[in-house]
Formats: sequence, C-alpha cells, structure tokens
Amino acid sequence: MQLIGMLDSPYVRRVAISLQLLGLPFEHQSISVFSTFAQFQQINPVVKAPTLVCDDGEVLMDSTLILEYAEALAGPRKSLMPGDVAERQHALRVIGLALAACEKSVQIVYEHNLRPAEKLHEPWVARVTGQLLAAYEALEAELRRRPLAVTSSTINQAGVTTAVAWHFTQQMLPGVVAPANYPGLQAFSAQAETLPEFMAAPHGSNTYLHGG
Ligand SMILES: N[C@@H](CCC(=O)N[C@@H](CS)C(=O)NCC(=O)O)C(=O)O
Repeated sequence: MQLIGMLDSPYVRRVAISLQLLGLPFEHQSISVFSTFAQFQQINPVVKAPTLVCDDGEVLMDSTLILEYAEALAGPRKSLMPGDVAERQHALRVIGLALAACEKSVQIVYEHNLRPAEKLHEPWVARVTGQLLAAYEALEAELRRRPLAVTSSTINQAGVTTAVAWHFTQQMLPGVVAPANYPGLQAFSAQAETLPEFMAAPHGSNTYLHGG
C-alpha cells in the first residue's frame, strides 16, 4: 500500500508512525496538497492528506479511518488501541484532545499562510488559539493523571497522536504554546522523537526511510 502526503502534516505522520508500529510495510510518496496539487489530484481528486492507496487500488482518506483499516489489517496480532473498555475510553479521550490540537494548529497555520496579511481575521485566530491552549492544558493534565507509555513496544495510539501533535505545533507555531508551561508534554514528545519509528518519519518534506 502507498501512503500519500507530506510528513509535515501531523495526520500523515501519525499514520506513517502507526503503520510501522503495527508492522505493516508501505511505500511513501511525499507530495504536497499545495505545491503539487495537480499531482495529488491524480491520486485523490479530493486532495486530502493523508491518502492511502490500498493494495487493490482503493483510495482511503482521513487519518483516523486509515488507522482503523490498518488496525484491521494488523489484528489480532498487533494493535495500538487498548482492548480493555476503560483503557480504550481513556485513549479515545486523549486522541480526541490531540487531534483537536492538530486541527487548531493547522487552522492557525492556514490563516497565516494561505491568506493575504490584510485578510487575516484576528478574532478567529484568537478563538482558535484559545481552543488550542485548552486542548494542550487538558492533555497535560491527562498525562499527569495517567502517564503514557513511550517505548516502541508499549506506545499506543494515544501516545503516537499526542507526541505527533505536540511536535507539529512546536515546529509550525513556535512560541504559541510555551513548552515551559507543559513540561509533561515536552518531556513525552522529546522521548517519543527518539524512537526509531518516529525518526524514520521525521516532520518535514522527507520521504519515510524504510527500516529507520
Ligand atoms: N481529519 C483529517 C484531516 C486531514 C487534513 O486536514 N489534512 C490537511 C493537511 S495537514 C489537508 O489535506 N489539507 C488540504 C485541504 O484540506 O485542502 C485527517 O485526520 O486525516
């Protein structure tokens, strides 16, 4: 199967890291939804990253749906989602917060990068920034209450998405979410970024490096 999209997208990156952790081989095409729009359109007319081209050619999109498919492929051998209902409930809460943090970060990036400066709507940026901070405050509290595992064999989807979200926000919006105010997230992210699966799919324009 082929993963389409750049690793500067937190959604593409969470899929690239998860596929590795699930032991599912894949090819990666690092093409942009912006600078290579027409090329992307040839693969997926909707131009959403990530896109997954399955082995039979069917095209999936949306990271959470792609991960659901990946879990089905890997199971019952491997899973990044807890089997226990209470544990799964907690993982889903953490994933929801981390995905909200990704979405709010992306909205701020788009507001700054895709609009002419005079069209930037400050009240919208302020609203979204407040939501972003609320998501990270809740994530920091959850991490304090129930620390997340952070080794290749123990990290789960809540850990992957939290680490990817934090790193993305810090890379794309430096200074917006002060690391000093979120020591748990900062330490967790630093450790996650040393895992081989994270290092093989670094944030940015690189193509996934097979085998680390
Ligand atoms: N909920 C989606 C969000 C994906 C998303 O918004 N990706 C961005 C790149 S970070 C994208 O495709 N942007 C181009 C567009 O929406 O037109 C997911 O989890 O995959």
